[in-house]
Amino acid sequence: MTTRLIPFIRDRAVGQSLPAPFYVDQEFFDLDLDEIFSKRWLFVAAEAEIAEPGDYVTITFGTRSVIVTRDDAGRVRAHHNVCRHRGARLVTEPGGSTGTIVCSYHSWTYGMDGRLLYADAQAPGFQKSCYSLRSVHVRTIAGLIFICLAAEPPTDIDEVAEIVEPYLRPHGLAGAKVAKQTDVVEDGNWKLAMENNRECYHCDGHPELLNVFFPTWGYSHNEAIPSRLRPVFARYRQATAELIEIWGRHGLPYPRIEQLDTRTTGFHIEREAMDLAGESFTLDGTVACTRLLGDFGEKRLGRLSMHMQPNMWLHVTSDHALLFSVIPIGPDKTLVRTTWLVHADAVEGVDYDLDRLTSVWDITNQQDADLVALAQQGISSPAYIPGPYGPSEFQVEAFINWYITALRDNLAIPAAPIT
Ligand code: 3BY
Ligand code: FES
Repeated sequence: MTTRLIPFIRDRAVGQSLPAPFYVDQEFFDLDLDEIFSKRWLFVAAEAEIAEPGDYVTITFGTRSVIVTRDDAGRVRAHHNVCRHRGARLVTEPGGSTGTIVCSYHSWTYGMDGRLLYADAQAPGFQKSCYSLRSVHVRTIAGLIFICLAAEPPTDIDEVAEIVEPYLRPHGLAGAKVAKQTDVVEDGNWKLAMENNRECYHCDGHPELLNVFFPTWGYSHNEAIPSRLRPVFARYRQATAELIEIWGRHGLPYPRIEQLDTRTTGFHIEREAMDLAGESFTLDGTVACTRLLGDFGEKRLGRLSMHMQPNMWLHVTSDHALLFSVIPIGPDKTLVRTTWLVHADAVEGVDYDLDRLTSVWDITNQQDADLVALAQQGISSPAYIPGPYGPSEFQVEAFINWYITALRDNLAIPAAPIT
């Protein structure tokens, strides 16, 4: 890293959007890959994407490509996608199923557990056991797969898992199936994609989502509620009271736990009511899939939502789960991957109509992509100067504070004294 970047990291003003270089500069992009995406836990896939032994997905963060597999013993593994012979990239497909991983260069062949099984024409004494694929730390939490590229990953993932598992586990995501996955490439920096997710101040831009999603964040702490939101708040409070009874009946934990910038593995989890029928992300709020997740037999559960820094959020309703991951591509290009999970026995066309299941979030994702592109365009102008986050953008501040703290900690840069 050049010293040019240091003052930006040291002097970041609390409560304001970041200076432009953080969003537009190639050096900052490379720094984010080195200091955030190579050192923190990242959400990469659902276990449902690699349900059977031999299934794999590849995921790429800049120059680092990782193969996430299910080995023959059924365990989730992650390996660097780099051959131990002369380094060729092994797997070029985004996902699939295979018995072994064969390098296209000289055919070194690896098992799904990463062990080298075959290397032709080597000298006597060649020890295959010395050339297993380099492994990547991997951790599953209730059907969600996280990796960490650091040699020594942050250990607080264990405590986070302990807190969030009781919320997630009852929904049976580990045994669910993928109904659909989309990749939207947004014309903006990855932090803008994350910031956009962390607030609902912009939610008037999501009319379809707002049929069922209460845009109440940040106004609940005795701040003046905008008058246009007062009727929404009344419905929100009523629905919450009803859902607390339902959650209680099913033994589902619901309190908000928010440690977004107080941990290395910052996270947030809570259950919240939804509007109209309150069941699902459909236009009228009724379930899109009649075969429900888990075994509650209860359609109206509202939503379980979780965020984890730096690159994920999710929502779970009674009938499906929506998982989002953010993958930086370039300073002004970001992949947002959305995965819809339904019960493994749910049959498309019988239990659910795929369009009905996915249309609200397909539309919402496109709206978000358009907003992120506008933000990137404005920030790229020399006229841009950082602006203030309002009270309802507290999670944006938490994300940015988490990010700046991670850079300062990793690079031993002290914060500028407040004058
Ligand atoms: O999915 C979310 O959690 C946020 C909140 C509202 C809009 N959105 C993309
Ligand atoms: Fe993979 Fe030679 S580089 S077998």
